[in-house]
Amino acid sequence: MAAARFRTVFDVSGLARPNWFPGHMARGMREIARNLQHIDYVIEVHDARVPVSGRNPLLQALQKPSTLLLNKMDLGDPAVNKIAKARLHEINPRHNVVLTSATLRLERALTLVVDHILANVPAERADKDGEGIHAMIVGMPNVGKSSTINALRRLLTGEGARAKVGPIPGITRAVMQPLHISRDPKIMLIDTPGIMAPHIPNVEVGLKLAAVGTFIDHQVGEALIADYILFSLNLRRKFDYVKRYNMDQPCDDINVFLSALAQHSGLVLKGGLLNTTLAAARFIKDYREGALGRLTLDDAIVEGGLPAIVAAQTAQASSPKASEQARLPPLDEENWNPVDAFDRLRAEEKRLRGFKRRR
Ligand SMILES: Nc1nc2c(ncn2[C@@H]2O[C@H](COP(=O)(O)OP(=O)(O)O)[C@@H](O)[C@H]2O)c(=O)[nH]1
Ligand SMILES: [Mg+2]
Repeated sequence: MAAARFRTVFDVSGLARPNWFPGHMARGMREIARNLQHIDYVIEVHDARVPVSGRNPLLQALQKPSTLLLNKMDLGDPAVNKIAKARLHEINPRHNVVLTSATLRLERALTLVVDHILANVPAERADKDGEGIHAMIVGMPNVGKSSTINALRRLLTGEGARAKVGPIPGITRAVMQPLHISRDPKIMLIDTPGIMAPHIPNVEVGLKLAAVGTFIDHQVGEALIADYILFSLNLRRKFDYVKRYNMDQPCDDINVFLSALAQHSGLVLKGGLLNTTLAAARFIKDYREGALGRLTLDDAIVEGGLPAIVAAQTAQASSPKASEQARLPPLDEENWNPVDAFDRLRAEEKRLRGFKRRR
């Protein structure tokens, strides 16, 4: 009976896919590509609440030894976290997948990341210039790349935070100078700006990414993001919000919900109008901070939906040109095409390898 009160699908009719690929991302991607030849190891960070949605095929195609961190595991559903990790590893056994929380600084997980780096970088690379191993951290905006660097550095060197961190996407805007995260053995880690996939496959993936804070909220719309979070909580019967906001019962109508929340929080404009935009912002913040319970948005993986999604993503990653080119949205003001840049980079690397062999 109660089930009938909740939506089972989110109505996306009339909504456009969010698209955010500003100049600093295009430049960041180009700098990542340029730095790659000096890099021994790549750490890809992704948000554990969307273990598959939104992973950037361009970053997956970097073709360096790598570890995938599902960060913010403290915010993801614990059961789904475990399944997601196991399934991602099952689908690509060469992929090291580690669940982490940069804010909780989980020592075992962070140590595992370092073990993966040490085990996968050949000794002659590690010693090549006396500067140790060069690793690079990549991923979408706001997934915790800079926080992970700080957590690793604190754990391995005891030194304080150096990478700039913050709750809105786009704080790290350029490829940064390498930071020592370990002195013996020497490991340097380079922070990079968050890079969105240039193509978001559909509106719902866009909304999931918006919910976890990948986009600038007002570009997507606070009320819409709040509605998607409300829908997702209700769909999974996670009703912590009812008690938190002192409501009588769960609610699945975003307008009614935001009005009730604005009233509860005293968010009233001059003249008595309720400030539902601020109410939406508060609700979004509470979700992102875990105050409404731990909720993974990609939990279709539990029902076995993951292999298809990952297979599609892997196909894109192995052939970014063929699958992405036709659908690339307009890029930044410089009209730079990251896919082309990668193809050029690969061709250049191949040429250099051939050159070395011939000598
Ligand atoms: N709950 C939680 N928050 C995190 C975690 N890692 C990062 N954050 C928060 O997420 C936001 C973005 O972190 P930041 O390191 O700047 O992400 P970046 O854009 O990928 O470099 C900040 O508000 C961090 O405090 C985590 O593991 N758990
Ligand atoms: Mg950052």
